[in-house]
Amino acid sequence: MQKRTFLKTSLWLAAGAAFSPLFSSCDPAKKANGNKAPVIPPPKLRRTKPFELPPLPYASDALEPYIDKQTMEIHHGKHHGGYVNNLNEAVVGTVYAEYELEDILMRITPADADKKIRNNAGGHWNHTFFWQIMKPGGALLPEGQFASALVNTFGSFDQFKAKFTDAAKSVFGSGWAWLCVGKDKSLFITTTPNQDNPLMLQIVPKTGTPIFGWDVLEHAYYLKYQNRRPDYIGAFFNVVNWEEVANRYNRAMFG
Ligand code: MN3
Repeated sequence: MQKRTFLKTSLWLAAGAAFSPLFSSCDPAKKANGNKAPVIPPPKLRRTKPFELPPLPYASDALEPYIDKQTMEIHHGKHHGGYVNNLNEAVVGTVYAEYELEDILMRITPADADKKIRNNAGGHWNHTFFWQIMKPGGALLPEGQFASALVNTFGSFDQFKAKFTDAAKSVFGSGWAWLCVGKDKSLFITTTPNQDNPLMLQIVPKTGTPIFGWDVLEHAYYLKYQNRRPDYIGAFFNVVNWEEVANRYNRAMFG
């Protein structure tokens, strides 16, 4: 081990050992919110590698005709790739430098100084999630316990779809619509502006674990649908990976 690396590691371990919970000494949440700081779970192991753009889990033309190849290539390569590069730059020298992505989201604050990390960490998480909850030729209807939970919460799958579509249409400017599992294990629909995300405990009014979501930023659909956001939203339902959404539901519910 090089001396510098050793020193850094030792300092990190010392900081962890000296304070409880681990890392609380440099936790920006407390500074931002004083006593109102939400309970933030301890971080995972520290991150040693830069963030990387994950490959698309299918070919860029696989979601045609609903989402076209060019949109997917630009959206994944340029937009998502840009969030990853900007995030790697932005965390250098900050308290977030060695946190994993979700640990950053939980700790990020509304302070101006955090803005670049907030936008790009959110952008990286949101898009990684987004590629995974789509699939060419996916089932058109959810099944199993997740399907029952949708019916219990919203009345029927169609009513869920209508409510979710309304929420997505209502996003002013750019943002995301989400279906989440709350702390009380209930399902709820929410929206966030820009690249904010329901895992941002210090930012969003209602936090939860996202299991389904839509990118309603124009770059997600503009090439094909131009200003017709409702058409894009309608088409999107043809490429949802409901199995993945149900897996995420089960993990959020039953751990
Ligand atoms: Mn996008």
